[in-house]
Amino acid sequence: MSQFDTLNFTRQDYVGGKSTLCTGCGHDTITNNIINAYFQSGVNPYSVAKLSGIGCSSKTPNYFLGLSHGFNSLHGRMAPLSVGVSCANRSLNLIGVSGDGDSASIGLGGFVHSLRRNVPMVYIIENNGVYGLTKGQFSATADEDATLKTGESNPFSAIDLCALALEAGCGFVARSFSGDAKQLVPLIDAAIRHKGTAVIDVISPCVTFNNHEGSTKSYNYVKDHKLVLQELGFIQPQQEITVDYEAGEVIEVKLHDDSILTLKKLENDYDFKDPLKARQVLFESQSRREILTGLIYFNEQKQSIHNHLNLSDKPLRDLSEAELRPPQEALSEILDQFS
Ligand SMILES: Cc1ncc(C[n+]2csc(CCOP(=O)(O)OP(=O)(O)O)c2C)c(N)n1
Ligand code: SF4
Ligand SMILES: [Mg+2]
Repeated sequence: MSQFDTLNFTRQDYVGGKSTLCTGCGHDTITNNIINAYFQSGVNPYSVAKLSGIGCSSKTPNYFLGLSHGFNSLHGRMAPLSVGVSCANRSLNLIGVSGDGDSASIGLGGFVHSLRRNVPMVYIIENNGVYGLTKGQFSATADEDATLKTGESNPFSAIDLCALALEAGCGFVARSFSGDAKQLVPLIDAAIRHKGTAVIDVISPCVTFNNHEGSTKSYNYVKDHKLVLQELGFIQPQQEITVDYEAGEVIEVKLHDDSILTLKKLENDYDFKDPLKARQVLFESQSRREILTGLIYFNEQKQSIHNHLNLSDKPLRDLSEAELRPPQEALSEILDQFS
């Protein structure tokens, strides 16, 4: 049976458990886009394995593809896990969901090495510039001089995960915004069919830090008026932020805390097969403080880890003992080298 035989699955078969994230979190919007992309692409959900680390983002595989396999690992360890899973069973369709903390801070080494190895997988980073789960400290993708709600300013320069992916030799590099379904769903569709690592860095606002002055349900108000029974917090429900803009257009997206994201969509005639151009446009957008979105780089010639290791078409975990045992001639050849 092909991994893309639909077998009449319905959209409901691609849905997972109920989200426990804050209402309006960009990660939930990405979850919806993942559900739609996998449903539209007709991937057999039983052929999919969902991998993640630790973080609000890493919780999200629980909210989509409820029929699929899943492994929620350790903080920053999704990428190395993917190498093992992919080699043990190459017939699985892998999707990894990670956070900017998970991939750009603690998991940076694993991220780069899985890209070097070109593990066939969809690698989504839900990038909010903070460690959401541990209450909003800056991550390594936070822009220099960005401030926290507390007013604290980030003195360090940001890691651009797309630029880093290009540097590590990744053959599919894209960036998007959680609320841009029109762009993100086709990017995920293409990533599913890519035969190596497909990185999609998705800017995904964390709404928990939107609790403005004057609200009677903000953290500050609650803190000043609370009687402590146990540690509780209230997170103001927020509307999802979605966008609809054309190729080549630059738009400003106002977030819940009134900060502005500047998005620029790549032109339709942009040549995503040119690695030098990819570096140039990333660098230029960085210097203009714009977030460049679209398919930044694509290289279909790149060999995956399976080719480099010359793995059998049959998944390693399905090989019998007899198939795994080297034949007598191979053993004799090795022994001859020592005689
Ligand atoms: C080894 C280890 N160090 C630290 C932590 C604490 N921790 C849990 S999640 C997290 C950061 C998550 O940030 P990110 O990956 O950006 O995900 P988000 O919650 O923002 O989606 C940290 C530091 C941990 N679980 N394990
Ligand atoms: S803390 Fe931030 S990242 Fe985590 S669920 Fe809430 S809004 Fe999303
Ligand atoms: Mg984060």
